[in-house]
Amino acid sequence: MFNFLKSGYEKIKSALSKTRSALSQRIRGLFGKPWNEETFDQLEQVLFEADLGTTCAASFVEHLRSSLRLHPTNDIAQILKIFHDKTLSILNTSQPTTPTLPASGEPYVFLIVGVNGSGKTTSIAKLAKRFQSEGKKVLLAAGDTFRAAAIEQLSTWADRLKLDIVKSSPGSDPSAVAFDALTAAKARGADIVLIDTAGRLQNKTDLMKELEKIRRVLVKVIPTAPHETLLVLDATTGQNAVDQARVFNEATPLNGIILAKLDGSAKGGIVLSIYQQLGIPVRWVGTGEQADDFEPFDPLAYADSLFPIEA
Ligand SMILES: Nc1nc2c(ncn2[C@@H]2O[C@H](COP(=O)(O)OP(=O)(O)OP(=O)(O)O)[C@@H](O)[C@H]2O)c(=O)[nH]1
Ligand SMILES: [Mg+2]
Repeated sequence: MFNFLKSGYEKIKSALSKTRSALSQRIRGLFGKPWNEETFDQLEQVLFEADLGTTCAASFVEHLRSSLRLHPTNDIAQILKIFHDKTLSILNTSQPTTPTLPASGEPYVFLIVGVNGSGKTTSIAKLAKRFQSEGKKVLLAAGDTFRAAAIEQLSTWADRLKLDIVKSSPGSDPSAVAFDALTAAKARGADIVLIDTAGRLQNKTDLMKELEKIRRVLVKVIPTAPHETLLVLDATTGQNAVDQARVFNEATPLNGIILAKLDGSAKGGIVLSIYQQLGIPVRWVGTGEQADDFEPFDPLAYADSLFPIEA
């Protein structure tokens, strides 16, 4: 089927196909052998390699052990069901924080952060397209002033999607761009502002300083802004993504995660690591390079993809 004809549920499922093969097919491979310490260890390894993280992998195996104690004859379908339910219960524990809403007539402001190459600019374009299709007036802010190409990339998206953009020259102060963007958004009656930021920051202190400065400036124009700060993570980076999330979460309060490049990743188990270790909800997932390849994260599609219970 053409990708753009698929439902969100199907797009998430097909984006997770590599992770699914890495997981359920290997779990299946463990069947036919008796469950003993060796097979439990192998299972833990399979889960770990799909990037569920050590804590999560160990807790899944523990869950299986206690279930086998009660029902020693569990078959593959029942075991996948145990993992499926456990996945849903982890994903349902994190309650998304309710963002403060802007005053009436003021735009809703998103600050988009993440390391370089994670997928920030592309995700901004995808989010913008979604809001635009809901009839919202969107304004982009080219806050990654670190390099000319970043500004050009966002401008190209703005042209393609016919979106308003506020930009400055390379090397200029990103907080000045953010200030101008919010002022313009208010004057032009925009509903949504999406602020791009630089990923190339030397260290955590630089990162903190820059993000704090941007936030201070935003508040001057719109006291409740930013309404959401979203961290973009590259799903193909595995456990390193959890470390990035930790650093950014310490540098600036995060409301949620955009998990880009889920389509190319066999490490989709990272979602569970993020929930279990940090409790930050995944809000959106990137399922390809096109502007429409973007979906709200759906815990059921995720659990169904990793541990298909119908099989
Ligand atoms: N397959 C796939 N590719 C993606 C997705 N999201 C982004 N990309 C690609 O990842 C690359 C980097 O994306 P960018 O949006 O430029 O990332 P960035 O974080 O803005 O990078 P810098 O501006 O360099 O910090 C581009 O080639 C995108 O096309 C996705 O969901 N799936
Ligand atoms: Mg960028």
